[in-house]
Amino acid sequence: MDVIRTFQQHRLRKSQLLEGLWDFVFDKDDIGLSEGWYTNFPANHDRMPVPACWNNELDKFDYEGVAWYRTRITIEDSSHLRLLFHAVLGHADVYLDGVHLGYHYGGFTPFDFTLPDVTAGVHELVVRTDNTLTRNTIPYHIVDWFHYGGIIRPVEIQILPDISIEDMRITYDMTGDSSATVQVTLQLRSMSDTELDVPVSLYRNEELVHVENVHLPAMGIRDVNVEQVWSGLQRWNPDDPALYMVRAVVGQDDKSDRIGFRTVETRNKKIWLNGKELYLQGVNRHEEHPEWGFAFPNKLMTKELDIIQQMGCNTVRGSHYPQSEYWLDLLDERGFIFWSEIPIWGAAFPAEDTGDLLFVERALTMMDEMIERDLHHPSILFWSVHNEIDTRSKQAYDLSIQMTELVRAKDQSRLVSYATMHPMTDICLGLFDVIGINYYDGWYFGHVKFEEMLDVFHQRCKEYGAEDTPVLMTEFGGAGVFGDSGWEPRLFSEDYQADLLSRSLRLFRSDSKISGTYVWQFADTRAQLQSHQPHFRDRARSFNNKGLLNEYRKPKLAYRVVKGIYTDISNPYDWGFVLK
Ligand code: ADA
Repeated sequence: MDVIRTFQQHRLRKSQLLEGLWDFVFDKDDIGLSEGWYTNFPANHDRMPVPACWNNELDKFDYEGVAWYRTRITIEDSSHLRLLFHAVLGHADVYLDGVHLGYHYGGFTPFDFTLPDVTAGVHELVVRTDNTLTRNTIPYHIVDWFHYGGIIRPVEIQILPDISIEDMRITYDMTGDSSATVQVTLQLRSMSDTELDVPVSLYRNEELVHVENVHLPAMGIRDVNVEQVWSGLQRWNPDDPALYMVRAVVGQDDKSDRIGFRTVETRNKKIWLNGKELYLQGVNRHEEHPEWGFAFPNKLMTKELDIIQQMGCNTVRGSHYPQSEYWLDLLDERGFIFWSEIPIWGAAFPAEDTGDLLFVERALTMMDEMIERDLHHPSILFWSVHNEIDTRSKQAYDLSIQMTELVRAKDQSRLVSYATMHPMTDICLGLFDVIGINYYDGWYFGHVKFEEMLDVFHQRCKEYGAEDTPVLMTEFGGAGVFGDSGWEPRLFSEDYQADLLSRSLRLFRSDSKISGTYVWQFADTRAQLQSHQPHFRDRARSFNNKGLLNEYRKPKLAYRVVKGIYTDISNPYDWGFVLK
């Protein structure tokens, strides 16, 4: 059973993961709603693991559309419940005992329902999901990864006492090297029909740092704000990532979360972490695997991070959607820098679709939900708002303004970024703290001679007031089919891919105007090829083969070569052990 976090979030609050086989049925003709499947679930149903993507099961490889899930929950005593979905792909409608609890659109961020006084006994939980992609979904209906369907992350049921912690928000301002003003805001909720006093305690690690009594009106909500000066702090640094656990205990409820103290800023085209210049060596990582799809197992995350760390990386770009909280916890613990983004993948869509009102609303909501979920992770330095949209257009400019305003209003402690595929014609260069360039010289555009593009790009940065903005190469690379090697540097061979990456990396690393590189990509990923659609026909095996590893995490030649460059060792085959 996979846990959500690497640490215990609740000691007092009872919680259970609703894992296992749920009843499951496809609704190919979308008749479930009119036939009331939320009360009359079809008798001839299948079963489906939760969490999982249905496309990884036999005969369900390609299905896109509506699917229904059902499970039963038995409650011992009448209780207040919180039903928490950590991620459901696309549209999700949730019903309890036939009553519609609500709707969520998204895919990689959580949503929840608080249900007062649920009676003891058996309850039926039904979820209608729909992963259909259209012109105003995020991602767009043409996208270069297989978008899967299903309840991809755990469903959790928590039992809440009369007064519970709805939210805990921790922010800080560094006031010196080892001191900070820390603000903790607790949002408390009462489900009692009488007013109550409740004791509130705050702990830093295991040390009690604050106590007070709080009065809550019947069925009311109330914020508690605590501000303190903390000293003797160790900063969160890549080579020594100090973390602090903050725990709130409110009557019979509690919640813990973890923070790290650091500063980040940009100056003279560089990124400074805790006042030290940062050079980023990274990879793009999809959280995807042919066996699990997006329902990525925790165990594999640890190994994946070991591989990434051994190759000399200090950063990962979470392409192209909010990744698991467990993964972010691992990054926090290992001192990794993370680039986090929402799944706006724009290479295929026309500018006018960027202006679609529903699309914009969904983009803003996703961004908001990602920041809400992940605000406390010190590893996240970049909130990236879109990837490869048509940033030559007014619509993309307007969207960028709205997105950057939202991010800056919510979080001043990180940098707002994006990835452009139009570095020579982009009109949004001046809007961001950091610019990412995705460019495929040597693959989509002839030979490896990024210099021509970079010259024009740097000139344009001056025109757009972005001459001091740090630049990262957020994507570059080419496909190499695992096992295909030879004496000629054929396209799609491991040799060609390795050579291309080696040349590109050496060039970027000698350019003082570039602050880091993210190779496209860590591992091969299933691509969105469908027999009835014309897109991505160059993706051999129906995979995006630009991984340093294949989809089963076996290294290609390019992995050794990039490791050699990132670790600056002459023998990248040195695996750190000797066979005896
Ligand atoms: C784009 C995109 C990636 C991937 C890559 C490629 O830059 O952001 O998701 O599709 O190109 O392989 O072409």
